Amino acid sequence: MTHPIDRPFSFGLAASSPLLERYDNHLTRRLASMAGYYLDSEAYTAQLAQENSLVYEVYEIRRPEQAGELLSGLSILHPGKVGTEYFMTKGHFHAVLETGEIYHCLNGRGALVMETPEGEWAVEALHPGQVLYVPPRWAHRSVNTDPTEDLVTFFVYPGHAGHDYGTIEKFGFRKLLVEQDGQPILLDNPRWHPPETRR
Ligand code: S6P
Ligand code: ZN
Repeated sequence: MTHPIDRPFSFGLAASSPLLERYDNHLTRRLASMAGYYLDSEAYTAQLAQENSLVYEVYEIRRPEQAGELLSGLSILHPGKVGTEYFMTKGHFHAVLETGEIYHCLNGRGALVMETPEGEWAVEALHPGQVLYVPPRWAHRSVNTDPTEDLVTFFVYPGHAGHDYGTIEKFGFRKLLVEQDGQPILLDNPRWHPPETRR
């Protein structure tokens, strides 16, 4: 007999609540889980002492993590900053590097910061209705540049992709998004080193 999970299914998607009609897992990332990610470590420590803010949430539709499957869900990145650096996701390479991802922005304003293992970089704007294709091999991080709105994106990626956080956790992305005179600008990340000089 066919298991119900192997039957086609559909679900509603909306930028406002209820965001996903159905989901299997709700993941939350608070400031405390992001030690070392923001450039201004003093601002990070001071802000964390005030409040362990909710930075982002992910609602996942679970499927077997294997080739042929597609994993999808909703990412909600709240507005905020640490120092002048906008709230962002940790960011990752896929463990199986040759796997891409699609992001569809439903609400808010921001960007996806991306880079390859060789150090090539790209920053693409996210706004409602925008679909962004992340090719295989490109690490990706969402950044919310709106002062008040959640950045809401629906994502889809291959079931066997997996996640590799280590490189980004250690060196960050090549480019940072910070606020200057009320506007987002790109900065070179001083913690970043060319891959060939890393150890
Ligand atoms: C997974 C996909 C998203 C992120 C989510 C949180 O491949 O890219 O579901 O997991 O946006 O970001 P991060 O970097 O903490 O996994
Ligand atoms: Zn991903």
